[in-house]
Amino acid sequence: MKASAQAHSNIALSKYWGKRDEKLILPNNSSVSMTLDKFFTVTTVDFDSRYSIDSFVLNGEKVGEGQEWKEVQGHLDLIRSMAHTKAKAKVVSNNNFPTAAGLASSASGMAALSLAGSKAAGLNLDKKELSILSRRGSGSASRSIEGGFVEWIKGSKSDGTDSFGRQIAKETHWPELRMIVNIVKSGAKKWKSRAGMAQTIATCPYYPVWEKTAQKDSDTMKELVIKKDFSAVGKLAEFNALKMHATMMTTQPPILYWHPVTMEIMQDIITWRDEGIESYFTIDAGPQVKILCLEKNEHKLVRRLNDIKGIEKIESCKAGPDAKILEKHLF
Ligand code: 2P0
Repeated sequence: MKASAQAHSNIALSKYWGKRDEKLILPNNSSVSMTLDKFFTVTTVDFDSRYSIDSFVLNGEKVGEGQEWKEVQGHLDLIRSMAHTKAKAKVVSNNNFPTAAGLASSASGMAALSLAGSKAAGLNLDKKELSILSRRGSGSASRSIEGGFVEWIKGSKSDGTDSFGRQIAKETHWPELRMIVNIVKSGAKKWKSRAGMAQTIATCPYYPVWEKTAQKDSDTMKELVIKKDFSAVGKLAEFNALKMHATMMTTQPPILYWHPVTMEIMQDIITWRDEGIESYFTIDAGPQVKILCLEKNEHKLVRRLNDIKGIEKIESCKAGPDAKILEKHLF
């Protein structure tokens, strides 16, 4: 059976960095994200007994080895075990944005694979079950099943049945909010998040501070998003991102995701903010800078950002939609 799905990437306003269970992908703290309208993955999955092996084509290129391949195959095995089938699968997937560059391609990718794969395998999962399945593929993918603003609840059970993404506000909740994504460097990053966060826990002397404070950040962020308190959301998002990067930088060996242009944008945002153009930045596991602002300052900021040399692409995003099944297949 064949099915296709589209899932949008999400950017955390309060971050996930560290697992309490590596196999089930259970986080040390909850996180809160905004789904992006412009960045998404489309995936078609076909389970058929006539296939002798699994195959995976990403952005037009065959992926038959390496970590990405292992993760997709592992996820197909998980779907097969849930659906009690042995059929192999053909998977074709396209991202409309750079892969593995700190733009949450694993989030939209694993959410689209979970939705299309479970449907193709004959499973009829609800949103919570889909989020849990997505989480098993990549933690941040648990936040890409629903649109708008989503909380990935940490949960406390050891089997992970209470750790999933739940919408806290719909995509129409805050129409004035923008996230301007600045693509500084589109190549794949050196440190994948999975290895990076494990290394941080193992060696960073400041990680215990993150662990002690990240849950409160997430709980506070959820309330602030519901209240649409822009200044407080922006301040906390920026602080939380810098706190996460402080743990990355003080990991051994160091995990440095920033490039000179990353720094330049951060400095400019602070200067422009002092001039009265209120905006805040957040950065993930890569050099890209995402800027939070309100609609009234969007064009002014984009004009100024256009003057910075070294930004490859600027995309101004609004909150995006839920993941959905598509009737049109990629093959
Ligand atoms: C986040 N990141 O909350 C944080 C901030 C990166 C920095 O979630 O190992 O690709 O597959 O669970 O989900 C990236 O981590 O890692 C991430 P796995 P994932 O968005």
